[in-house]
Amino acid sequence: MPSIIDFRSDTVTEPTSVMREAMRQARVGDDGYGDDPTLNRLQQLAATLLGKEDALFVPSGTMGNLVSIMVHTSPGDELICERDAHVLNSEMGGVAAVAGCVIRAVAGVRGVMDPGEVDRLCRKPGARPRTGVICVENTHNAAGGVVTPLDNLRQLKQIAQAKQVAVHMDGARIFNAAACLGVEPKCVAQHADSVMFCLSKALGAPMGSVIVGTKQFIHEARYVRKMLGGTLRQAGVVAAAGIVALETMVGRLAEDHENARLLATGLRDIGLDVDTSLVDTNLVYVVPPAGMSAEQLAKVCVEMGVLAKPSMNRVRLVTHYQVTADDVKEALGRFAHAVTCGAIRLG
Ligand code: TLP
Repeated sequence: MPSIIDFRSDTVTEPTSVMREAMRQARVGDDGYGDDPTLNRLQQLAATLLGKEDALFVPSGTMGNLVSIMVHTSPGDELICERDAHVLNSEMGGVAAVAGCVIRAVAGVRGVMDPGEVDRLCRKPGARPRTGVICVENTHNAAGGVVTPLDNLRQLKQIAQAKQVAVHMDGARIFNAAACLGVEPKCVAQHADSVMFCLSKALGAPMGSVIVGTKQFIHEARYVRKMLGGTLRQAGVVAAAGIVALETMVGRLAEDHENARLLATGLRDIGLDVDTSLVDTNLVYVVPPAGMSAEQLAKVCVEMGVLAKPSMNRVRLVTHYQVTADDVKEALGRFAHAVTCGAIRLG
């Protein structure tokens, strides 16, 4: 059996040895009392990097989005987001059952919402029902890891300000967006009132996400996190890995993007249906050939030692720090072989 190359997600990575050592040595305290020095340092670092007043560690991206949404809204409010947003497709249970929000979805182009359409849906100040928050996903997962142009973010923020509505950014992969644009993460974050980003995705940390915003926002978020059972105690053990992630893993993301482009163009050249124009960052989506489902294509991949994730009639491959350019070339060789031997039949 050939070695397995795991492209299912950038969440599958293991902590680096530097992270493990930092975790071992972490100074800790009870975060319920705000006493964990390592967690406090991570939160300060996150706030500084994203140009916000304060930050709060949360166990997952889903909880980070939910806490943020709950701070910005009241039950019965509307939330505006793109049609294929993660907050809608994967997190709507919490948004509906816990935050009590109704989602109004905008069909985007490349996952990017048209500001005019958002303006049309966004209710006027004082209106009931009320628009509570506009959520922007950057990079946009289901669209293909696409980066929202800064100008679009600026326009959305202007609309939101005029309507007195908050903008929350699901920035699970905001550092990939910044790396692609060649700007500081705070340039991307500046057009949102709050941002959630994940330490456990492209940055290799074992767990955790961070939300950032004003001091008042974080003050309220701390209570909501507690209500949801998200207050951890000696969280410095994992925060230590998060600090290493922010200090050592952000600068290498361009490598993942290059590998994703290599993978996407290689798959296209083999004859598979890949829209390479969507590959801004580290995600690659393959549309299965006619007569084959995404699950069937993913199964063929498993049989050749390539792990990929079937998702909404497509198969997703994600590059990350544990996949090298040589691994990508090896995977392409296996795909080419699968086509030659008929395991993948092109149309
Ligand atoms: N994304 C995961 C899961 O969908 C499996 C992945 O592998 O891509 N926002 C965005 C844009 C996300 O992609 C994800 C997770 C989340 C939020 C939620 O983060 P977690 O999994 O930490 O709750």
